[in-house]
Amino acid sequence: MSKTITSDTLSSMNIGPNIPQERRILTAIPGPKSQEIIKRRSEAVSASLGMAIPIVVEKAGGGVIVDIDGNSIIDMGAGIAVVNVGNSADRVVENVIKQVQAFTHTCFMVAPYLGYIEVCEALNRLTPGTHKKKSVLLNSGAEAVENAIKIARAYTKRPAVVVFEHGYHGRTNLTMAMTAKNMPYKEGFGPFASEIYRMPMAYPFRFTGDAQKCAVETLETVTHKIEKEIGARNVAAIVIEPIQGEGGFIVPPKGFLPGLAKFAKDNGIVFVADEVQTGFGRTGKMFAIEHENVDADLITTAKGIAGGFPLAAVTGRAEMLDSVHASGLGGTFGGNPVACAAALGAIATIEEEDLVNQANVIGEIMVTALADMAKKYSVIGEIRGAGAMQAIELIKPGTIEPNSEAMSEVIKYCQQKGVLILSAGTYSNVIRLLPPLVIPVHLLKEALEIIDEAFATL
Ligand code: PLZ
Repeated sequence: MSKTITSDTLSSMNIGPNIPQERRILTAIPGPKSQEIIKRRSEAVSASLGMAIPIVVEKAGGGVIVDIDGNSIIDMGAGIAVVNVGNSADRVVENVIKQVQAFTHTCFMVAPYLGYIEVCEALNRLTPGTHKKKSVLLNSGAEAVENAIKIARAYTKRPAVVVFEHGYHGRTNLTMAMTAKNMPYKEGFGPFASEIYRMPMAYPFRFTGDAQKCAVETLETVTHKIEKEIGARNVAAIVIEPIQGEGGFIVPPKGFLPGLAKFAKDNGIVFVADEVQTGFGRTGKMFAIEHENVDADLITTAKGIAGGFPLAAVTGRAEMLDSVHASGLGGTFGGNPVACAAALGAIATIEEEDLVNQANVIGEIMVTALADMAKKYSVIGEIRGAGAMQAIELIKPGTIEPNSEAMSEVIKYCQQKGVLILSAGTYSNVIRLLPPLVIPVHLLKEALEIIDEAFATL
């Protein structure tokens, strides 16, 4: 049974630091203190880094981020789908403190420790599929994807990797090659890794015809291209995000993912689900491939795994994980003991507080409000997503032409009113909503009202 999180239940759930769960705007955004520090940022930090909201954080928890000017901002981004359990969640903090006092690093490849093994056990248990699974821990989503490719190539002894339009897999050299969007991720950073082949994505909103036709025809095109242009027997892995994140929360129509997985299986190709953004309850299932009962051979995870600590993993078929030669995988920090302690706290929070169900509660509230907005505002082309991962694609009214100006205006309006929302999309025209799964319902509703107001003032 799901327990809806209100401001009262939030405190009784022992989740997060005791911060008033309210939206409070005391200054312009950014306020004077934040402005001072942001000046220092410009002097000290590479100008190449983005900044979604120009504030300086003092504390965060539940559904809010509090800045050094005292503004309390509703967090509809969760640090890009990372703090699913909220900031400084109690179990995460307790575990981390204990671990930090015991030891901070030995390197798992030098002298192993229990936390790493327990995180792997949890991942092997929580990921879908009854087959025997094993895991390896890394530091970031990109590193997890890189390792999934290493495993798939070692296992199949094949070179080619299939990825998709609008896909995002990271910023390292191999994952840049796998990522679709040039600006800002790839521009000027080549040459890129070879043997990466990009296929059309089933993107119903930008397909002429219904969703089923989109699934069937796109699948046909993809399998035809793989057979004719690469040769299925040369393909080590097909890598796909079950719902594309950075690409604009593109939900493939029913049948597309199972069809791809079947094609992979029939051709001895490793099917990799990149669940870095969709994992750990975000979409209303522990992992997004569960929506269509797809068994992935390998699953990459990061972001939501450890309540904000840098940790990532590849989990999958034991025979694949074990096909790599001894010492073939690893890294100095991968599966750091503090990050593992945090992960065990985050996973316990998700399970014990039933946050997977809460993602559905959040999703229903968002979809109801967003559907209402879609009726009122002609710049809204589509509302889509799953669970607590919902997006609004903005268009020029009467067309499907992307409207990135409207997106920027809505985001800016919300910021000034104390609501943090994030952008996405190949065409930079998608607003994505990814609140912490512990956001109190009254704050969620308030954020949606502000978003509605933002559209009204366009
Ligand atoms: N795979 C599906 O969403 C990270 C990127 C933010 P890292 N997405 C947020 C930015 O602009 O850098 C992501 C993802 C999927 C892989 C990654 C990469 O994860 O932990 O950022 O390396």
